[in-house]
Amino acid sequence: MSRTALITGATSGFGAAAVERFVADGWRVVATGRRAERLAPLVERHGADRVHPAAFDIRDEAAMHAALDALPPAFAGIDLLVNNAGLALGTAPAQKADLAQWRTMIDTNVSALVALTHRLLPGLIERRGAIVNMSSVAATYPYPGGNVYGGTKAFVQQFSLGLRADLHGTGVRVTSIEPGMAETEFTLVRTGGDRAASDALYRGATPMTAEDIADTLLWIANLPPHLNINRIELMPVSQSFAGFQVARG
Ligand code: NDP
Ligand code: 8X3
Repeated sequence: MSRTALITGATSGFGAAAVERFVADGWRVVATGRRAERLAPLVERHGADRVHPAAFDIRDEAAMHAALDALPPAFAGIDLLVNNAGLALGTAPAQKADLAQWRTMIDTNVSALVALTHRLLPGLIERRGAIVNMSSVAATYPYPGGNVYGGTKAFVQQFSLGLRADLHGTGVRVTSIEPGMAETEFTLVRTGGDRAASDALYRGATPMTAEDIADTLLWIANLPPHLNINRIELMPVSQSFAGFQVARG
């Protein structure tokens, strides 16, 4: 029987690639994001019986509930929640950062993610489903300018592990996926639309692709029900670790 995945942030990057992979694998997909014009072609391409578009701002809790209340019966039983929607804004050090940008990251990456998870948990327990939360290497490895973004992703990582503990015995699986550098619209968003800066970051680096992450998501989703990946960290071969910084007086 075909399973249903709800994938947030399906208008771009990891989420958009995941829709393609999951539909090709026989899943039904509820695809969310603000840009309705990017969701409509998914339905045209795959059919209304495979993809249901739900355009809303994930920070708007009422809109989230309304979209879920309006799911057609075939899409209403969510087996897999992919909490992928999220963003980084800015790279300024904390002392120069914009508080509004910090709030947007917390509202999107943390508050919206927990509200959606809270809403879907009863059904996921009923269906012995799964949750995959999009964290980041920024959860574990701090870097200058990562401040609140890294903090939100550390929350996602730890929230995932906490969910595992609470869902003990329910059969619900929970995974925190923690990618490093992948070329999507992520840097375009982070820099406020600076295409040159985004291109410069990825140029010559052979970053991961959205499809790499989508393949990983599908692999996690299709593992046998007795197996849980708690955390998975991925990087391109071109990315690794550097040392601590030392300020000298
Ligand atoms: P993209 O910018 O390409 O995609 C981000 C997605 O999130 C879009 O579909 C966007 O949809 C959605 N989104 C953002 N804000 C909102 C909102 N308020 N309401 C609804 N949807 C929203 O970036 P990625 O695909 O790279 O990012 C996906 C996730 O992966 C993020 O959580 C990011 O932090 C994480 N990540 C990215 C890495 C990378 O290097 N690219 C590495 C590690 C983690 P729309 O704008 O249409 O609303
Ligand atoms: C995105 C990866 O290294 O830009 O989460 O923070 S990084």
